[in-house]
This record gives sequence, C-alpha cells and structure tokens, in this order.
Amino acid sequence: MAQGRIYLGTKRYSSWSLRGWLAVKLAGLDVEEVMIALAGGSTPAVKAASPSGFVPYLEHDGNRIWDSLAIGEYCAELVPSLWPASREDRAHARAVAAEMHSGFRELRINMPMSLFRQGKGAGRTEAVLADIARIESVWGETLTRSGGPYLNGAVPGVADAMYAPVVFRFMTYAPELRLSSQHYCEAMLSHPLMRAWQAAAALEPESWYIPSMESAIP
Ligand SMILES: N[C@@H](CCC(=O)N[C@@H](CS)C(=O)NCC(=O)O)C(=O)O
Repeated sequence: MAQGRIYLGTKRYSSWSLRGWLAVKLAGLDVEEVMIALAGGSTPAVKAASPSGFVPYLEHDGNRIWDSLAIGEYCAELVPSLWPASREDRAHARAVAAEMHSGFRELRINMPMSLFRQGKGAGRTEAVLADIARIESVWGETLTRSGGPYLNGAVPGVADAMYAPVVFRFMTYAPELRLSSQHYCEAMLSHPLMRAWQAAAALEPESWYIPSMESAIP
C-alpha cells in the first residue's frame, strides 16, 4: 500500500508540480498521485486539497509538506544523495536551487511551461534573455563542480528537479543555448523520469487544456 499521496496539477503546465514529483520519484517514495486539472488561475480543487492552496502538496508517513523546495528537502532527508556529498558542494547546490525557487520571474512569465505548445522563438524579451544568461552561467558553474551530466553529479538531485521545468521550457521555446547547456538539456530530457512525466502529460484529457497555454505563438 502507498505510504502517502502527492497532489499535482496538470502535467502539461504545472512546473512546480514537476519539481515536487521528481524529488519524490528520485527518492523512491511510494506515493499515490492525485491529479488536479488546473484552471489557469485559482483552482478550487487545489485550494480544497492543499494547506497553502498550491500544488505540489505531499502527504507522506504522517507528514504534510507543501511547497516544491520543502518537498525536495524532505526527500533529501530520506535519501541524502539528492544533495552533493560535500558541505561546500551542498551549499552551492542549495543556493542554485533556491535561486530558481525565488527567481527567474521573467522567464517564468514569458516562457510558461507548456509541454506540447508550438512556441519556438517566442518569449525572448531582453529580461528573459538576461534570466537565461544567468541560468546558463549557474548551470555551467554547477556542472563543472559536479562533473555532470547532472547538476547533482552522476544522478539527478534536488537542484536538477528545480531546473527541470526550465529544460522543458527550453525544449518548447528553443532559445539559443551554449553547448554545455544543450548537453545538460539532452541529459535531462532523456532521463526516464522526465520521459515518464512527458508521456503522462500527453495522455491528459483535452478537457484539461487551457487554451491560452496551448495557442501557437507567431
Ligand atoms: N512556491 C510554490 C509555488 C507553487 C505554485 O505556484 N503552484 C501552482 C501550480 S504550478 C498552483 O498551485 N497554482 C494554484 C492554482 O493553479 O490553483 C512551490 O514551490 O511549490
């Protein structure tokens, strides 16, 4: 029997859900998935299910954890290898994960995660390009430290979970990226968990689609 449940929003769109789900899966937690179709604003079913009114929300072993980064930390307490082994590298990875959690607002607004949208070339405002430049610099520095192919090293960890939606955004909007970023995106996109998320998203019913998130962008 599952040891709990994770509440998630529509997989095509819910970038925060992807982060929490990846952390839970990377930690190997046995939890049931409760899917909620997002309304594209405030979703009554999300408000009813989650203490914060946001997904992801994890209930596990009597614990209630809302917020993607808190879920990542919880999972890493159970499986410490979700952060790097050395204190210095862990400090760096935590800063990197926190920067994603609290920042890159322009990228998030102008290149929203929408897995199957025709978005190539869209969203490239100056502020978005500045966010992307910073992300590439963070990835470059972190991959050099970790030895790659993931920010966490040989296997993905919390920092990778935090940036996973950025990888999907880059897949959709296809901004120019340096070679090392392209390699990181390829490693992430070919990871079985990222593939599984994408496959599940492809099976979501059309009634869950949010038209403004699906529209092709000229
Ligand atoms: N800081 C939160 C943000 C969570 C968040 O904004 N989730 C969105 C879905 S991606 C949500 O639940 N929105 C409310 C709604 O759509 O009703 C986290 O890291 O988990």
